[in-house]
Amino acid sequence: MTKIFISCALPYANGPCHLGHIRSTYLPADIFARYNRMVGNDVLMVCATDEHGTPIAVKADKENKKPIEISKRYHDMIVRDVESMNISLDNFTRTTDKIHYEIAQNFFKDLYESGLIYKLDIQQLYCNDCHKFLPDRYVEGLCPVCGSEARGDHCEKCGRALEPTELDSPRCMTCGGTPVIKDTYQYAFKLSEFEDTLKDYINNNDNLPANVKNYASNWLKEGLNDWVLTRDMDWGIPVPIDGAEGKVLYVWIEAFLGYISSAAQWSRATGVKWEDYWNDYVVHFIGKDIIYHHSIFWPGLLKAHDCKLPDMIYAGEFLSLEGEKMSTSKNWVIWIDDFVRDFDADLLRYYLTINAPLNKDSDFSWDDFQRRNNDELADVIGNLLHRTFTFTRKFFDSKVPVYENPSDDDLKFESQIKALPDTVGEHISNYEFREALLEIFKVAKSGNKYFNDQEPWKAVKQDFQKASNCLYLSNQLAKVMAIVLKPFLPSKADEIAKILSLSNADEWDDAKVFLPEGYAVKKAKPLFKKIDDDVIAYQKEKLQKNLNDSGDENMSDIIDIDYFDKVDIRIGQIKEAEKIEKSDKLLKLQVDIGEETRQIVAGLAKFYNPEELIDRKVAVLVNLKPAKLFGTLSEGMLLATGESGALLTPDDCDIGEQIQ
Ligand code: B3M
Ligand code: ZN
Repeated sequence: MTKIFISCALPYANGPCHLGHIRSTYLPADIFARYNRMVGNDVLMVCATDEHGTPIAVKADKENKKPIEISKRYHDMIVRDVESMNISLDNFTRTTDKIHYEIAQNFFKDLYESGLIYKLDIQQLYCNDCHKFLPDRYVEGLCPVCGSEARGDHCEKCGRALEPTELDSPRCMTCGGTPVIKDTYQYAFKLSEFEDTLKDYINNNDNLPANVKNYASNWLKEGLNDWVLTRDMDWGIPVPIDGAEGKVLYVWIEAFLGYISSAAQWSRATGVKWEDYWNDYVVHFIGKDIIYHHSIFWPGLLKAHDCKLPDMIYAGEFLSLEGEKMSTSKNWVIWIDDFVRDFDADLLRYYLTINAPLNKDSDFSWDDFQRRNNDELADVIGNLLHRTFTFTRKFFDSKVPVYENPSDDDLKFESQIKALPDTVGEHISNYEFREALLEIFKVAKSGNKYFNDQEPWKAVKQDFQKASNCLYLSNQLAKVMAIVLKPFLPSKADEIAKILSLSNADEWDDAKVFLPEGYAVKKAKPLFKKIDDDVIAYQKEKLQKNLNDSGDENMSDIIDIDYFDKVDIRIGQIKEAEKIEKSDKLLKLQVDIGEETRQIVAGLAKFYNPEELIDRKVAVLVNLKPAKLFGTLSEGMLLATGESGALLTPDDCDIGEQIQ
């Protein structure tokens, strides 16, 4: 028996999960984990939310919240999404957990004490308006390698990890200003010392997949620089050495350790040592955009600690949506929470697996999803199972019939059924998830053909044994499917297992044991249904509408009452009003809303003189995300008509009253 350590890349806790997350990491990891458990391997599958770093800090700044409030919000959503997709993680934790701080700080300290981390005088970008250094995603600009728009830490286009100072035309993400270069110091890791070891790891390792090897060896050709591991920021894990006050660990070094701390937390709870899994076989499932980090930084850090390197890094390529790149900021995305509200999670698991191999880019389109569901799941797999169960009930008293004097057709089909578990298993072991599922589909398809050719509905009257053999074998295939489909479609597989009252459906080898003649089969409802055209049309329309709404929250034109309940409109009174310099539209207002006074920037300058507004009662949307307009903070919005700018004047209401 092998012990297998499986990790999924840690999602940033700055948004819920969409189809891309599921396709590139969670689903393949889950298929691999479920299969290995079924063949008797001992699996430890871990993940956590990545809660530090600038993505969350930037979002918190925008919402005027604490980073931990943001990360908790999204941690909860991500847990919900991962569970709704039936991802069978053994542990899912957070990088804000205490155990993670301990592990990350000790890891850093060990390397510092062994001289592999050293203090480095360095220049970094600094925003004179915001009075702060601008690490990573606090800054955006142009990639020095390919010239595309890039974030301070990473270019999505060419996949390069970047330093903010390398960017051309950098901009501060908070105020839009141009940062300057300023002296400071950080702590760096002697990554360059590991260049030869890493070259050996990448180039002489036949296990690693081609995309990982190609990317990594290309980067290694350019030579390795040392890697700066700390940042000047408030949000993060404090650097655990004297003289480093105010500095935190760079999110990437501690994010890797999330794999370890999640496993260690699991060990504390179970009393089982996670190290045994790591030392036997480790596989990281990641998205292709983070190959650089996992094939170079992480093995470098592990080597520095004298740890075993990962046996496998499996990188899922990109998923597009209706032929276009997914984008959370443009809302060109399908959120998992929305998907599972309308469809069974297994349908998505099927589609994302069969549509393309993991190491090729893939596309989700609603029409194609409908086609595969209707033509493959419903018409082929579902139809075969349903015909099998209903015929068994109708003509064979709900029992697996007798198999005697098999014809050539029978024998051919029997051998296909018998070969299926091994073929599928071999593909999964080789990380060929699509091929594995295709194999199941192909046998189901030839099962349907066999069923049609045997015409058991006629044969029951004319050649009873022929019908009997046909239903005997079809039930055997149903049993095999209950087992081999389980890593892919766990709920549907369980439903099949229930109809057949299987007690060992979690054991892969049980797929090789045929049901005995006379075995009872329960009454079954159709397992897969066709999806109607209007359902798909509605989804497509929703997607287009979302695109027109901004932000990464999901919206459509029609809102329900719960949604409206979130809108907090109160009566306020304008206390001060002044023009904003350089803007001919905006006024800066101080508005008393009862419990507090809010500063609001409103586009009223063309319609009102500031003086006329003093003491006016107004309706104020008070729980709007704060934003900066012309560098001035605005914490709410006044309700007014668009064209004439006429303010709603609720003179009869009291200040602070809420509109309901
Ligand atoms: N949090 C997510 C990403 O860049 C990042 C992964 C960490 S894995 C150790 O996709
Ligand atoms: Zn700034």
